[in-house]
Amino acid sequence: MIVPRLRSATRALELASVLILLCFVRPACAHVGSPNVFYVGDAGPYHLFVTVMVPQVIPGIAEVEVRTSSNQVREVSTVVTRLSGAGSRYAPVPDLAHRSPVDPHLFTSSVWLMEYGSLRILLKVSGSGGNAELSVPVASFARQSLPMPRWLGALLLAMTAGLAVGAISIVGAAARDSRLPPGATADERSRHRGRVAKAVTAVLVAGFFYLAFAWWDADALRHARLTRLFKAPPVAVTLEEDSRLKLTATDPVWVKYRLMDKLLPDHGHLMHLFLIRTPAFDRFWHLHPVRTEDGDFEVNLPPLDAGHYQVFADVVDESGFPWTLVGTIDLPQIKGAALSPDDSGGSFAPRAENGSGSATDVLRDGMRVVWQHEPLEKNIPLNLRFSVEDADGSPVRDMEPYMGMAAHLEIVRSDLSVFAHIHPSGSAPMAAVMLANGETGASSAPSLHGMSMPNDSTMTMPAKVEPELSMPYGFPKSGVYRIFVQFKRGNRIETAVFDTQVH
Ligand SMILES: [Cu+2]
Repeated sequence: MIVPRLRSATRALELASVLILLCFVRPACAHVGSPNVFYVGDAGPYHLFVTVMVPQVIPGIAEVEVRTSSNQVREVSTVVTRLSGAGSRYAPVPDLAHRSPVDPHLFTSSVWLMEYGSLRILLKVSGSGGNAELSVPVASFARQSLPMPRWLGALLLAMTAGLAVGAISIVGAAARDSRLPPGATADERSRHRGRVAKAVTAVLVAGFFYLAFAWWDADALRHARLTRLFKAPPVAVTLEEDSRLKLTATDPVWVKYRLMDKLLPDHGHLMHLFLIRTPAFDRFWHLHPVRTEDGDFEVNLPPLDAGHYQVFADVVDESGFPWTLVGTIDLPQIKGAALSPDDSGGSFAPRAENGSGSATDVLRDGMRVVWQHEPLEKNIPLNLRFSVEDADGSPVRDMEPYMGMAAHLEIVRSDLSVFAHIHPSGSAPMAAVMLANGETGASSAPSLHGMSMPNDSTMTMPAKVEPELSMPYGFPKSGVYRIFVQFKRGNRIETAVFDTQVH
């Protein structure tokens, strides 16, 4: 009887500790409201579309979905490691992904994300084209707190008290009766021994619970600190002199650990800054501030209209973790300077309140960007496809890479609760992708779909950018979104704009 009771007691304690931890985890977001990972890339000869639905809390289970267009793939297995460093080199045994009986091109797998930070899903693919690997970076962090219902707390407390009373009385009875011959009743000495044993056990049990609760508290505090760290950190945005914008991280953890000093360049820049005039989203700028000696970032503004601007600043820390710093600023009319070569933006029509926008945006000289899409639904991974045409409807032939990519896409929900910056390879920043694949020396690195890194020997610049753009994404929630599609043509950066409703 005792052993099963103890086992269920241990399970109840485990459950209790997990639930108590969950209570201390507060909501957080990086990449602002769009935590799932969408990735398109090649594992050797196999072309894959990988989706990682991350859990609400850590530890938690991530759902990995691998879709391949190849008939050659026989098996896919998945394993989680750190993104880089020693932890990435000693991967545990991978789990075989489940092949869908309905669709043989679809493989699914559930993996535990046990820790916060920069992780990767290592995919091992085998088939008639041989064995190959692909690493997909995953930013792992808790997003939501699941409050413990009062009744559950009361129930767990009652169970704990029951276990304590049970333990005390079992030890007491054992001390009192264990030395008696069968059938004999306990004399005064035995009863005394039983009472002493009970008292000693009560003290031990109390000590045990004290230490256990202290441990829970300490662990919960650690989690709360971690969660605060992983929230979209605030950035103070100020206008210096007449057109210089200054960004300073104000989060205490960022200040204390000087995280701004420890960033990786992502497609050639330490920071990608997006300024969006609210509420109409009718002015949009994509700029690249540079770091000053004191760890702030500064950029000279282009000629810019007055208004209230939302600020999203994308950076990647040295572990490959993508952060979006968030701030706002009221700007006067800015005379400004000429744009730097990689900077872009301008004026656009105010966004459609209900998201009912045209699927075609006409840019200068009649050039058109056409978005081919079906009705959009939340949490459905899909390729966002755009084609760039000349005024006469023929595909343009002079597209160039823009910062090493065929295109950059910025997706903003009308209430600013979602901001994502994606590319043809997906939602993971290229700096993280390179870190993840560089560590394994996986064959996939040089052939990353639709992207390349200027000034990097392991990446080759795509000689030509096709006028058909495709970017994997899944809208995290329903609502009205504005999408900015940025690409380069004839040495000019173009920005097309689409409004849409996601159901
Ligand atoms: Cu980009």
